[in-house]
Amino acid sequence: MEKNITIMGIPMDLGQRHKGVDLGPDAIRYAGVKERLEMLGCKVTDIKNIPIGRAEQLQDDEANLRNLKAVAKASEEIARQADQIVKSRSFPLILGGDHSIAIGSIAGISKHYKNLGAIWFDAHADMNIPETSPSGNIHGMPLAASLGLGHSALTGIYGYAPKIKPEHIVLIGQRDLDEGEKDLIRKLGIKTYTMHEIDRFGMEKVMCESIAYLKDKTDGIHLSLDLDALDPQEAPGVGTPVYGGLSFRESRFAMELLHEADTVVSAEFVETNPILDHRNKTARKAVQLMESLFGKKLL
Ligand code: EXY
Ligand code: MN
Ligand code: MN
Ligand code: MN
Repeated sequence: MEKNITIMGIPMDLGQRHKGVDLGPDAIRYAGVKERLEMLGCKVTDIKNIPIGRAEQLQDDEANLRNLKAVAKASEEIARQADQIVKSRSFPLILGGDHSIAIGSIAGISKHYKNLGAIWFDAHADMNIPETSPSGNIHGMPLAASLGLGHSALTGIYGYAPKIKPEHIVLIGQRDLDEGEKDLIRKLGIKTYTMHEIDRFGMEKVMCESIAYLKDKTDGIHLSLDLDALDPQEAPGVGTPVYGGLSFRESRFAMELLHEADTVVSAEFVETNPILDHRNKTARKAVQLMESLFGKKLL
């Protein structure tokens, strides 16, 4: 079945402090994302980059929420664009930019589903609220905001909340969780496969369990893939690297299994920072993960 994909770039760097992550979408384009997905038989439209306001124009910081107004404003636009892509019956393939873009992407996509699920590949959980965040960086908060937790300027994006339920989320690859996030994960009972479980059970069991866990209770899965889920030796071009991550092969295998399951309805690949990278290696691996997600076979 030919997949109809719409690429949207979000040059967002306001959710964290490193320079360069706003260049992520173009780094992934330079790695040939459109051409390589077209070689798989996909019909690919690239609507280019959504303009993102700059913090200095908005003078906004609130208690432990860096660039709050600028991120909230961008999130509304991201939601509008993602909504349009789903309405056009195309698969939203969203390129970050830091992970705060998920606040808008999930808001724009989730309204089209009764029960959107999410698989969150990440070294982190991105489930902080201002009271628990060690940094005030909003890229550490998007999953909490999508659950309706945190500052109302983020939980209320696109006029509704929550966007997603705890029982429709699976976390995969976590190895750097803050205490507040651990409490919240336990309190909400969110299905989590940290690197410990992945080492213990192997990626096949983790993915088969995750897919089975979500299959009957959701009517579509949003894949939120943070390149820092991979080991920093595999993907050095990220702003918050954490040792002991996924191998490239484990990650690619996970994408191959998601393709087989055929339940992923939207995807974002975030945190690629070419300034911190080596010869665009992280963007090139991101593209290969996308190829596996959309059906590239090794034989
Ligand atoms: N948990 C830390 C914080 O909230 O500041 C680090 C978050 C990193 C977030 C990156 C996107 O995954
Ligand atoms: Mn993240
Ligand atoms: Mn439905
Ligand atoms: Mn992360």
